[in-house]
Amino acid sequence: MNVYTTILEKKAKGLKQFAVLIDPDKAIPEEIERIASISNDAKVDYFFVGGSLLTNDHLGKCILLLKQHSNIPVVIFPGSSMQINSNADAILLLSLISGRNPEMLIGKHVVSAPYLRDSKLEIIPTGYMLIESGKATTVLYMSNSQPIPSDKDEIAVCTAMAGEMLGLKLIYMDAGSGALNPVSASMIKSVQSNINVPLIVGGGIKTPEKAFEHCQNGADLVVIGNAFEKESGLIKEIAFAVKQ
Ligand code: 1GP
Repeated sequence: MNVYTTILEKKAKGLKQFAVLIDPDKAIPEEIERIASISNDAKVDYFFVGGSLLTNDHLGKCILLLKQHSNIPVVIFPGSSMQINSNADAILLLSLISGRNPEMLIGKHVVSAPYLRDSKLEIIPTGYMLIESGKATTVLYMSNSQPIPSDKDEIAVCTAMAGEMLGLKLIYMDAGSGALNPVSASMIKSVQSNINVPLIVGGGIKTPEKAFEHCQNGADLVVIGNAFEKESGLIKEIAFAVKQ
């Protein structure tokens, strides 16, 4: 079954979903194997793999290691058009709808289109929204765009609605990796109640309580990366909180 259908089916059953984000630059092979094994036990739903800025050519190796040690679907969460790899199961084709940088809205997609078609990856068109988070995250700097102010719920709602009307299949609200402040409860609630497509929320989630709270507020899928780089054992606790 493809990844998007799985996301939709779990949402329809009211099951909350959890993705472990792996930055291929930061994870050494032993650590990737360890994360795969813990994630198998914890019944993690997806691995997201990618980064706003990769300084090593480890994406392919990272995907292969995950595929060798787990059956959990691997989804590329690309930081650039260079992050395409056929060994993954799917790729989020991100359009940065919170910003007004044409390259991130459509330019990179034009350049990538023939490579994506040849890759045979499942392509999931995703409306990606950066939310201001209290510090300059790598994604914010690299995307050369302005985030949505953290207290402007109405801007987030209208942006997400426009993304859905344009045909995007997922909305991803991201405070950015290592964000000081995760996306607010009121913004998640407001956006969720105005769209029908699944809502992904990530950035700055460090505790099972915060993951649980995001799910209660309306996130269908939460993404966590940074917190596991220090403590991969947290994966089990967070999976438990999300599945509750
Ligand atoms: C970043 O949403 C992801 O794009 C995850 O953020 O690394 O802070 O968990 P963290």
